[in-house]
Amino acid sequence: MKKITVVSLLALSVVAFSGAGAKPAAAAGGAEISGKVMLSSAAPVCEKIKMAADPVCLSQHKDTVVKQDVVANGGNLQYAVVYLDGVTGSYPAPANAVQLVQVGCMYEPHVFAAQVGQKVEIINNDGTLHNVNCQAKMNKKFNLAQPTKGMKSAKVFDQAEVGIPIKCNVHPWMMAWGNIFSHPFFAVTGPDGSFSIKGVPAGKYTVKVWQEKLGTKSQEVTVADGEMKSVSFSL
Ligand SMILES: [Cu+2]
Repeated sequence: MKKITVVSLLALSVVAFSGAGAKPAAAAGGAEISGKVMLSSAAPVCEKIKMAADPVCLSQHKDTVVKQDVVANGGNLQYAVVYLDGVTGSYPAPANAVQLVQVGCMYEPHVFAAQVGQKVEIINNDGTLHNVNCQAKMNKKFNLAQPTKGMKSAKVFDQAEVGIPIKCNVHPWMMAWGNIFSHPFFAVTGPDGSFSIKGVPAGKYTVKVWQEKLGTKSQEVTVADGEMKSVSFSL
């Protein structure tokens, strides 16, 4: 069972990030925009989640579980969404599905991103009822009951939309955020705050970052064919 603790995040390894090293072999001619998202203030004390209302949830955690609205590890911000704005062209949805799993009465991952038309599989991995309440604005809202363990439902979002709140009507602490893009040039930061967007066609872009509590920021970036550019944000 995944425990969401600061200690467990600290144990995760740091992934090397852009700037140095060889050019990527991937994506014919594409540029790579990568970097880090940092927390500019001191990391907040995360609010503890009380799961006593549902013994099935409670029994799955030995350690304290905390809210994930600001997950920072040594100033590195996880679960920030970084994406290119103003991309033109048509990009078909990838065949693979993105998964949103309810496990230990938490959503995993807390923040996901997918392309318009890409399948998003919502899975109940718990032996208790979850009710997935998707409060999209551009896309169709839905309210999906998943009463039993192993249930899987596929959803497809047909509009680009950043910051779609997804809650559970049964467990008020459960919270996830969906992010949908019309192109593949997006990433969600890892535990070390890093992101990488590959295969970017040469051009000038606005790189944006979104975080559920800390808001948005943007930077203008120009990349040439095959170029690797480092971009960092502080929120
Ligand atoms: Cu639930």
